[in-house]
Amino acid sequence: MNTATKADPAFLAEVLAGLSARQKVVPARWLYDHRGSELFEAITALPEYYPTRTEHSILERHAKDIAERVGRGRVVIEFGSGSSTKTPLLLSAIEPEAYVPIDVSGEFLHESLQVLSRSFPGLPIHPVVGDFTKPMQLPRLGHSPRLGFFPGSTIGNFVAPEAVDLLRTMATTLGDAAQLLIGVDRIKGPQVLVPAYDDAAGVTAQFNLNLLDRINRELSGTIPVGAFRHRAIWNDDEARIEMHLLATRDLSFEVADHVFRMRAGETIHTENSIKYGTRDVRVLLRAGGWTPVAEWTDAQQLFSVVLAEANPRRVGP
Ligand code: SAH
Ligand code: AVI
Repeated sequence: MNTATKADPAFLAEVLAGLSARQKVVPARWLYDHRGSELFEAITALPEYYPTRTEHSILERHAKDIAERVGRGRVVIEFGSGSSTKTPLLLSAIEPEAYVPIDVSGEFLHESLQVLSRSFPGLPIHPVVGDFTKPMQLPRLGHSPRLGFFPGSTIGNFVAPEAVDLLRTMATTLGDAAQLLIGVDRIKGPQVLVPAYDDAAGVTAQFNLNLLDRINRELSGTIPVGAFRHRAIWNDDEARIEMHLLATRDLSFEVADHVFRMRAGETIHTENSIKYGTRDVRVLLRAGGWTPVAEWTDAQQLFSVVLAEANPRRVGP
């Protein structure tokens, strides 16, 4: 089989390395092919998945206050914009100079922007298809200071050292006098968290299992998808929901001519979704080179939206 011509080399390398580890793992960003983005969008509408509607209501309720602190005319850079459904709330409030959404799921990004651009006809929009964990050269867009927008608690999909690196990379990408408006999911009981990641309709299960279909399709895999089950586990020590794909029987499969074996009960770890206490978020932001300046939450304190300012860059020794 010749995967070299069509497979994304980073996808192939990370899948082969992850499936070779003792605890099999595939990094969560590979969940987002076009189908994965559609399934995530369906998750956001589920009754059990409180984060999206809660963050939306926080942004709606506090738009004026956020706008006063952010000011008008900034360039908004959105990290992992997906369907950009919360973005209009922000854009209407702060009247930015330009909008730059970044996402790995390119086709989905472009489709989503067709809707957004109709609502903001005069706004320059410059989509960037790429991996926001890597430093990136963004299109030159005037001299206005930038506002990073990182909603959805996507920061929770990165373990602490990666999250700190990501926040530092964002500070570099955003430049001098930047601000960051970031959504963070709060710690709460597993009776709320587990159903949010294991819904009755099975949409999150489809989202997780789609990763195996993607590997089969894009990396010429032979994974018996029907032999896997979705698992969502609350790991209290690490304050995170973990998604796994559980092998229900002993099985073997190939990916790009490499053979992998799994025992019944063994899992592939596909996502962490870390939850933060309000002080934890501030510590994380400070470690990543940002100073938190304001926080908004909902009545039940399920979710937080935090505004932070980039620390001035150090000069000299
Ligand atoms: N911001 C939206 C979508 C969150 S889902 C919301 O709040 O609902 C996470 C999004 O981040 C997906 O659209 C996914 O494709 C994107 N994403 C995940 N990892 C990424 C990475 N490393 N670089 C760029 N985009 C990424
Ligand atoms: C995008 N990210 C913040 C979502 C989350 O809640 O961790 C992805 C998701 N995974 C399962 N459901 C939703």
